[in-house]
Amino acid sequence: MSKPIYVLSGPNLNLLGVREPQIYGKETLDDVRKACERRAETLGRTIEFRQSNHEGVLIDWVQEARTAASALVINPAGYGHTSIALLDALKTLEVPVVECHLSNPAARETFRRHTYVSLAATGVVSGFGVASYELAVEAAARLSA
Ligand code: CA2
Repeated sequence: MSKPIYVLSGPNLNLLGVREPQIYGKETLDDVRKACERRAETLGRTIEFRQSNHEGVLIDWVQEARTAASALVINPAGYGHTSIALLDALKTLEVPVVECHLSNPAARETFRRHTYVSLAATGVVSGFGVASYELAVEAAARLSA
């Protein structure tokens, strides 16, 4: 049995479906979790799905994933654009890292065009709403055992 794929979400994503539906859609983070669980199940895999508004908590979970996860999917949200500490933690992982975003940050404000997290990512999935997470889980499953 493979280790779970960790699926981590960063700050404010707990508000998904509650605020700014025109940008991030109407589905809630619980809907995202269910979609990821369904996709993982079809691939014979399990996920560990978590969200935090706190940089240090996300870093603790990334460190936990070093031994507990087969791969990591992360939507770092705003921390992707700011956090060298999160990048440093991700660089310690030996398992595949898939960065994902609901929107396409490259098509938005210029400050969203750079993410530190991308420097540690095996690949990035952006712009497909909830499907970004599902595709990221699929990519993580294909890249890991
Ligand atoms: O598109 C994405 O998934 C982002 O990671 C979302 C981040 C943003 O800073 C990135 O540039 C792109 C923002 C997450 C905020 O989530 C909210 C959800 C609902 C209502 C308000 C904010």
